[in-house]
Amino acid sequence: MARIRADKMRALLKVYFISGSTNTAETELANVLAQAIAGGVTLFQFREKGRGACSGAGKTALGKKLQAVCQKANVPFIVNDDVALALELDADGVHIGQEDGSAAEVRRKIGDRILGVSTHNVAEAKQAIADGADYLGVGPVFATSTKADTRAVCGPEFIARLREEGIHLPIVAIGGIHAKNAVEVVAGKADGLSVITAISNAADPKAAAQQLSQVWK
Ligand code: 3NM
Repeated sequence: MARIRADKMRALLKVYFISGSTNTAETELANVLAQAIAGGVTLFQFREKGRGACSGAGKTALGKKLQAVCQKANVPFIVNDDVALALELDADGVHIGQEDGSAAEVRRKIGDRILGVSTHNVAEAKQAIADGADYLGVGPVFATSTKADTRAVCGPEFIARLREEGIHLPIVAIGGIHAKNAVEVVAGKADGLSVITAISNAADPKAAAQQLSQVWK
């Protein structure tokens, strides 16, 4: 296996759904994911975080269930933060934040699997690239109440600024994105839209994913 090419990575980032049992009821999550994929989700991240999140065998079982939904539809399955679980499940990749340890160390552990790193400024972006990231997560581009400890809102134009500073790795924007403001993110030079609640809280997850993928057309 070789590292993913940038053009393939950019295509996968277009509509990137992130979720766990604290965003959608655990019993509903596989169903929501299947609907979201039917609506055009290109990549999925299992992010089991926050109060009441599953751990241990329960987390592994939920991860396996969601991975099976992804595999059926040929959508890559990324695990947030938990390298051991990603290796146990033979996931397609890992996403880490700045507080989740060294990206270089994660790269060594996961081989050629996809590595995403959340970054918030040029220095973090350059370090993530040097450490072997395949894509950068940048946010919050808009206000969000889904994650408590986010940095200040950077706005979608911040991604264009990173480009001007010579950061050419694929970038996915995150934070408060929904169908109505997604067009601003696309105009701001992001390669992809990553969302939690725009899909996990939608009355119709398939339609929500369709609306987000429509923004690229
Ligand atoms: N990371 P929603 S914002 C998981 O800024 C996450 O790095 C962020 O959820 C960052 O789409 C965020 O519901 C939450 O706003 C995104």
